[in-house]
Amino acid sequence: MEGKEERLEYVWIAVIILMLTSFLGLLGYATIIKGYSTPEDVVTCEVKKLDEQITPGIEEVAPGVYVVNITGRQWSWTPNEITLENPKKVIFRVTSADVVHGFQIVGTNVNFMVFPGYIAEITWYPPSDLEGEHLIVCNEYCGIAHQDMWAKLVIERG
Ligand SMILES: [Cu+2]
Repeated sequence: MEGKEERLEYVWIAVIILMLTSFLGLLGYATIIKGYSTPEDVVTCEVKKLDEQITPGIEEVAPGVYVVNITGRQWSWTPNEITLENPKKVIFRVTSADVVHGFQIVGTNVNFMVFPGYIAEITWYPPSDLEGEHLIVCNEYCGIAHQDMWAKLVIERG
C-alpha cells in the first residue's frame, strides 16, 4: 500500500533527478556548445630558477603603458614601491617564491592570488582620476609575519 510519505519520496527523487539532469545539461551546453573552459594560457615558471625567469621592476613599454614584474616572498613584495606616471594600462606579472600570496591594491579592483610556479598576468586600466599613494597588501595568510607584507603604489598625474 502506498502512503503519503512514500509518494513524497518519489516526488523528491524526481526533483533530484530533474536537478541533476538540468545541471549536467547546462554544463554540457557551456562546454560543448558555448566552448567555455578553464584558462589554457597559464604562464608557468620554475621556483628554484625564479631570478632567471622574472626580473622584478617597472618598465614603460609605451607612453602610459607599464609592465610591472613583482615577486612575492615571505614577507615582502619586490619591488616594494611602484611609481607610475600617468598610467593608462598596467600589466602586472606577479609570482611567488615560496607559498601562496594574495596581491591586492586597496581601494581598486586589483585583487588576485599568486601561486609559486605560476606567473599571474593581470591587465589593469587605472581610472583616470586615480592618483596618490595606494597600499598593496598580501590578503592570503602566508605565515607568521603576513601582516608585514605590503608595498606602495604611487600614481602621479600631471
Ligand atoms: Cu600574506
